[in-house]
Amino acid sequence: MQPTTHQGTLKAKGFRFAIVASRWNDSLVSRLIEGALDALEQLGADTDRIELFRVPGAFEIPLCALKAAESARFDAVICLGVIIRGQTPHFEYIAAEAARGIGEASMNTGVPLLFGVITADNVGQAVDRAGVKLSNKGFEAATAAVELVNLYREAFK
Ligand code: DLZ
Repeated sequence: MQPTTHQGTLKAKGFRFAIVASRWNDSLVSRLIEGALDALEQLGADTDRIELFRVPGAFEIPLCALKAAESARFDAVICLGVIIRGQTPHFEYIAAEAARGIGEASMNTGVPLLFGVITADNVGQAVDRAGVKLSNKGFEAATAAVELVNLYREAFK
């Protein structure tokens, strides 16, 4: 037996995206932003329908992402940040709050919020996850955003 299967296509044309990116570890976060923009461009997004919001650290991502989602101006919100355990004594609190807040904002608004926040033990691990294409968490989060926007449009109208 084959169930009816719903799967989002990877077409970004016409959709509006917010990217919320923190500034801590900016050299790496910048690579995530580039990865996300790369993915959106490759999937046909319109540049003038993408807005970038910068916040100080990963702890501040959830509220900005919530406001972007609540504004009804975006089909998806892509959240990007880098938290490195070795440099962050309160790593667990920031990482847990970022994950909880982003998830909660998505559930409360019904807007897909994507978790492109790297939580790494050290700089080396973070560098590996902010690389090119599929090893770039920004690229992956943006691709997932496009898939979900299409899935929810197609499956739930
Ligand atoms: C304070 C802090 C530290 C130590 N480390 C990081 C980090 O690795 N990644 C990150 O995104 N933010 C860090 N922050 C900043 C906090 O997220 C937050 O911006 C401040 O505590 C102010 O609320």
